[in-house]
Amino acid sequence: MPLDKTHKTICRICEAQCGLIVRTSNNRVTEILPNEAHVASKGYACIKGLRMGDFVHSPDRLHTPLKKVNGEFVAISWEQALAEIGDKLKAIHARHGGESIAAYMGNPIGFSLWPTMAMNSFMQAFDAHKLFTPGTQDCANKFAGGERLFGGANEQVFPDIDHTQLLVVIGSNPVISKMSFISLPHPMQRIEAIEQRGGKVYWVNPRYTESARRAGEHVAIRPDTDVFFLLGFLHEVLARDAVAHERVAKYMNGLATLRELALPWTPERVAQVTRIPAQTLRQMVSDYLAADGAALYFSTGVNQGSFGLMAYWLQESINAITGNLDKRGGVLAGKSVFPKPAKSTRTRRSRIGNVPYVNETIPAGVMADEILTPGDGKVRAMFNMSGNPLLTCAGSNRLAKAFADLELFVCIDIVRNETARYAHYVLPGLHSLERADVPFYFFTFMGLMPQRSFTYTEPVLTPAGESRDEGLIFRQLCRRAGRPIAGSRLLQWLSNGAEALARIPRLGSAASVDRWFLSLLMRAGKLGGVRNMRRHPDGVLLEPNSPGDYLGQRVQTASGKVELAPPDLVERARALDAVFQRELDNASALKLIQKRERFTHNSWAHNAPAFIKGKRSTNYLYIHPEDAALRHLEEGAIATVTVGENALQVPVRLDADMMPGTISVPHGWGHQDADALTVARTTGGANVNSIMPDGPASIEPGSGMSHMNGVIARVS
Ligand SMILES: Nc1nc2c(c(=O)[nH]1)N[C@H]1C(S)=C(S)[C@@H](COP(=O)(O)OP(=O)(O)OC[C@H]3O[C@@H](n4cnc5c(=O)[nH]c(N)nc54)[C@H](O)[C@@H]3O)O[C@H]1N2
Ligand SMILES: Nc1nc2c(c(=O)[nH]1)N[C@H]1C(S)=C(S)[C@@H](COP(=O)(O)OP(=O)(O)OC[C@H]3O[C@@H](n4cnc5c(=O)[nH]c(N)nc54)[C@H](O)[C@@H]3O)O[C@H]1N2
Ligand code: SF4
Ligand SMILES: [Mo]
Repeated sequence: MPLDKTHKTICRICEAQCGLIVRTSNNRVTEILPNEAHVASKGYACIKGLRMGDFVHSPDRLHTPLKKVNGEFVAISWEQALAEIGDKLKAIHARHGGESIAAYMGNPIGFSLWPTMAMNSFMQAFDAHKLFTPGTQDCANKFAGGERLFGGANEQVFPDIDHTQLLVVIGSNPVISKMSFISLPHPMQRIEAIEQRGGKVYWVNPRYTESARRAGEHVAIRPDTDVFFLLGFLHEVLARDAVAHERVAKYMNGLATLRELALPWTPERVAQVTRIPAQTLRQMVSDYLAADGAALYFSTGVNQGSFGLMAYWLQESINAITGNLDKRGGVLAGKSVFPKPAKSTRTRRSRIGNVPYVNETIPAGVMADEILTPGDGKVRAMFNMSGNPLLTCAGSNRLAKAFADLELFVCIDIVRNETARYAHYVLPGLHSLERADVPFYFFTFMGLMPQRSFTYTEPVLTPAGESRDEGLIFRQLCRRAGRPIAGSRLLQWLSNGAEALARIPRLGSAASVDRWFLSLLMRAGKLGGVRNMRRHPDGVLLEPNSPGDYLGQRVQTASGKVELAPPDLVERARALDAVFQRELDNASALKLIQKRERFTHNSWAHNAPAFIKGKRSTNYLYIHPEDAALRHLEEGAIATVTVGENALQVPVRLDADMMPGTISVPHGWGHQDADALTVARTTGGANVNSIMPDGPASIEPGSGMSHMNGVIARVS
């Protein structure tokens, strides 16, 4: 008799966290539907959430631990894997200390609270601090900016999208990506609603996007010049003295410095590099100032440029001084379940390049150097959890060399991906549908939800084969290596006890320890324990994030005021003349930007047939027909794209939606050598990160962001 069941859960693929209904039969997904009753997503979900079954049941799923023996991966027992890894770790730690141990925590698992906490505790156990994440490929400039302006990396603001009368979206394409640093399902519907209620939307983007087609007005910008666009915007706001003076005097520091810095950047001057006509910029400013509630918002299109932190500072300064911060329809600083920690996270600097850590992580742009450079603190052991840095971090060729140089490289994932080719051990972790979970925004990102909601989910499936919860893996590794978890004997003792209890039939199960832990946390957050939350499979609505309680009350800076003139950024702003000149000099160069696609998700969604059908089976070089003609390139021709010394080859797609002078090659491709990804390895295309620059000189000072957008490239 097949065992048919219906479960309610949430998707943990992107920040939208849509409610899903999952039907299973004999522990296999048979159908996934959007959950109409979910309090936040109300029946919205996208293809990736609805086709999750393709990944959880992939024929390539790992079922046992693997060990590389004479270049081949062979199955071994958990007992052997933990014993051997534990011993090696112990030896490396004894000889070289915590600085020789590093980790990379990938994006997919970042949406689950428990494994991320477990990995952090594991690092603490070894007094190890080199935690790499996709943050510096994604959003670390916002963390760095939050710390400077508002007093904490997790102090973040988001547009009050359901009330705003004017939204300027810079470098984001919600139809495809569903946005970031504003966590809400179906963002495009809410953006269309702005127009429907008489408001206005602008898209500042070098590409005429799927989103711009649906609503609003497109303003084309030359890639990586947003900092000048924002300076011009600020100049114009100040020239009109459109400042909420009373508010600024009471709640902000540094307006005079901003005024001085913005003075030279007239709309006419910045237009020379942004290519946004001065009158267009002036019109945008007029619309912004006329609206009762307006917001400037940007995302990865700007984050991944070379001035993401500067741009964040300018953007949020404009939102703040015009009175739109903490205002209905402007930008809001929301609340999490727990108050956000205010402590500075800029306490460490990297061994190589002396770059600061951001939000307690070390920039991925120095990962290869940290591994390859000899000396005290050379990274010798690395743990990669649910990440594919070889394809997703800049400088793939150097990273491949670095990974091959490690004494111990352990990958924990649901499949053996490209990065794992260099691993000594590969351990099977859980798919999100296999874990009890609360969303990652529990601590911080709930502050980025227009409508705060909370959903706890039970596991939908029992784990494939011998797959094991990452929290358990890290606790067991600590035990084998003789280091108490999080450096605390009490915690280790409690965790041993909980594990012993969980083994008692009827009392516990494999997932009990994390469930107990989540229950405690939810109780501390006044949400009630697991038993209570099980009664709300459609989620619960919490008090919405509203304006009026931030300025003068929750700003975490030492002064309690918003700091509009952070010294390091002011200094960089004074040096922008040289950057401006460089932009003029490079006016005819091609600039390479990134592009997300509906059917791919970073590097992992290429391993299911439905996602890579027909023309979708490769990435392309997207290029404007005029730029292509100049280089005698036709549709379908194979182009060579070169950045610095590195080159790749991809087929050409003529695309009049690209701004002339701009080209794009989507990331996450280049799976040909992935011997354990049976579908992805049949795809074509190339890994764009093999031509992206890495090393200390290529990352943004202060934010550690890798430069992936607006990189100067050649095409032949
Ligand atoms: N050039 C360029 N590079 C980029 C970007 C870009 O725009 N351009 N974008 C950057 C961004 S924003 C990000 S976030 C990073 C992402 O970079 P990464 O996090 O390094 O890579 P992903 O491709 O997201 O996935 C990593 C692994 O997660 C595993 N995984 C998927 N689902 C699950 C699950 O349910 N459980 C477990 N345990 N593992 C799972 C997959 O099998 C895959 O091997 O890429 C960055 N890289
Ligand atoms: N289908 C799909 N959805 C995803 C992902 C995916 O890989 N696939 N990834 C998820 C992840 S990890 C993240 S972080 C989010 C990211 O979500 P978003 O940050 O919204 O990312 P994109 O939709 O790629 O939008 C970036 C836009 O920036 C534009 N752009 C490029 N360079 C510049 C520039 O110099 N200036 C300006 N103004 N614009 C520029 C690009 O043309 C593009 O339209 O998406 C998430 N959702
Ligand atoms: S929008 Fe994001 S959270 Fe919603 S179903 Fe798609 S991938 Fe999942
Ligand atoms: Mo991301």
